[in-house]
Amino acid sequence: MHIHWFPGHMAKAQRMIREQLTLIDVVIELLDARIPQSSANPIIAELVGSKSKVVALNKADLAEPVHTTEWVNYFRDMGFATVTLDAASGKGTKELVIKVEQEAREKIAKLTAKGIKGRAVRAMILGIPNVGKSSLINRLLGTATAKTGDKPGVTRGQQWLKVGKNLELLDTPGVLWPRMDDQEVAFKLAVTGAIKDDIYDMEKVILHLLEILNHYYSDRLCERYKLTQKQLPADTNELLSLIGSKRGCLRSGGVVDFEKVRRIILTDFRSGKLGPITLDRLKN
Ligand SMILES: Nc1nc2c(ncn2[C@@H]2O[C@H](COP(=O)(O)OP(=O)(O)O)[C@@H](O)[C@H]2O)c(=O)[nH]1
Ligand SMILES: [Mg+2]
Repeated sequence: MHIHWFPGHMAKAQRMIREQLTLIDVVIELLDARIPQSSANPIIAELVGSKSKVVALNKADLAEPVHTTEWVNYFRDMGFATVTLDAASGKGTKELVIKVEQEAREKIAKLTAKGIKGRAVRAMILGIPNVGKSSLINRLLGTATAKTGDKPGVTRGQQWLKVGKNLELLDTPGVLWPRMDDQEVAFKLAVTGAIKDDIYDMEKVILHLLEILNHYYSDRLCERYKLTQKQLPADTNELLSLIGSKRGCLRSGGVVDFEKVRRIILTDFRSGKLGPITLDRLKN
């Protein structure tokens, strides 16, 4: 699902999330482990308020483990229960469920003290487009019993999905809009696929990606595109051209098909063929 976010859409999304949150004990904030900062929407702090939150760094399979560990520590230091996830394979979902249940323990104990016994923990997933919300729901459902059906308090045909014995998950995740206030953030959102391919300048995005790869991951560039360190030009346009000829992306007359090379590099990056890469870093 791709949405162009206008103020009206944002206001509506925010209203819906606020409404849903009234039913929720614990919020699962899904972030992209490659860009934990850029994939966050600052509004979430206000939306979540005093509710419990678990931070889940998804697509951890595509991020560099040492940086992911730094980010996990960062969020834990801020006081948030934090897990890493690969929602595509399901890795980490068990730990997530445990953390969510832990975060709700106090609230459930209070309910029990009031005589409301055996109430399941209610959670919902929040995150920007393409961060893996649907994948996570599907993965959690893999271990789940059937949908629990409409229950009082759930609006507009939404359902609680029963995950394990003690957890109920709202079947519709909250879709947050991506940040759009900063060029560097926009680049990271574009290159990771969080914003639609046709609303950014692909040419600029790929050149900037190459700049970063050339700086931090030149070994991966060499390995993937069969280059030697010596061959790597500092100029990104030259690098693009070199990769193009190495890859045989040539038009008649031996002219490099830049459109095609850009596609290849973007696909290689997004699918992890350039190895795990973290773009938001706490330390260099
Ligand atoms: N490699 C990898 N891909 C993932 C992961 N989670 C989701 N994806 C992929 O990311 C894309 C967007 O996922 P989706 O669940 O539709 O995101 P949503 O828009 O937040 O619901 C899909 O192609 C998923 O297969 C993950 O942990 N690792
Ligand atoms: Mg989805």
